[in-house]
Amino acid sequence: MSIKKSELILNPDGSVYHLNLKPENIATDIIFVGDQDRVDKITKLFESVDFTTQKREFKTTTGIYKGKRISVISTGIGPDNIDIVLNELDALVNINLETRAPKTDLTSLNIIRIGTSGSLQKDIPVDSFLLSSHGLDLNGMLHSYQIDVISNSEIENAFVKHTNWSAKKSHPILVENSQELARKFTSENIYSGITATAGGFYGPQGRVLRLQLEDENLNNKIDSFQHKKHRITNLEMETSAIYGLSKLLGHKAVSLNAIIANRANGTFSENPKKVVEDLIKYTLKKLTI
Ligand code: R1P
Repeated sequence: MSIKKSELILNPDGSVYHLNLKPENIATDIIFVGDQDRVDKITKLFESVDFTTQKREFKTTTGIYKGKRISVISTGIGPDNIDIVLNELDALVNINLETRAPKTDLTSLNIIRIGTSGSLQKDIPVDSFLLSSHGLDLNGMLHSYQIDVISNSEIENAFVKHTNWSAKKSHPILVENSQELARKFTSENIYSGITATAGGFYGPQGRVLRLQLEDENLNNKIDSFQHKKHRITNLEMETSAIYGLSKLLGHKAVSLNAIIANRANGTFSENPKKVVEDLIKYTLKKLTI
């Protein structure tokens, strides 16, 4: 089967449409960041760089750190961008771009997100690190795919009941991380919990400037949700999309969060740059052990 030109769009040089990448430009270990300026903050620590490109918010640099080839890609903000990044990365390794035919011998990528996030729990302070055990998809992007195999309906239904989730909004989906990859990044210094992934920064995360919210108590209900040993620890805009599409496409993913705000007590980090830099160093160390 050959995928049509309108479905798998390639640039004149053969690179994938948005990311501007060819298969040889990426490593199998890939770090995702949101902010394109954060790419250089990571790759300046590399011994060497063999490739860099940027189109729109998608900046990619590939190089060597402690003998390991690693790519760093900025995804920009939000789950809609993750749909582009994950599908185009998967095409680079799992579709023959010349024949446009899906390969039978599939490659699994290791994807590690280094993001910033707001804690929802008083006991998870600003300037701490958090590894997302799951992504709770509140934005609906994953509903475009066949997700039954990756969703956890017991806990999703408990969440819907606890929050009295509006039937007009997309049904929340809970997706687990890659436990194999997560083991590499766990330590006693890092918190763990469910990361809720919203489809926007203001209303979808309960922030009020001038617009009334559909449910002004939603954040409190998210904070107080408890199911067996699970609770929701933080809120951001990419993790569930990364976990969901990675699982569906056969890649391993883990999301690491620098906690720069605490929504429960209204505090914000005095030095957010430092906690991000510390998380970058932590991630590179764990990735190369
Ligand atoms: C919002 O300011 C952005 O910051 C967080 C959110 O998920 C959203 O993308 O992540 P990044 O620091 O990775 O961009």
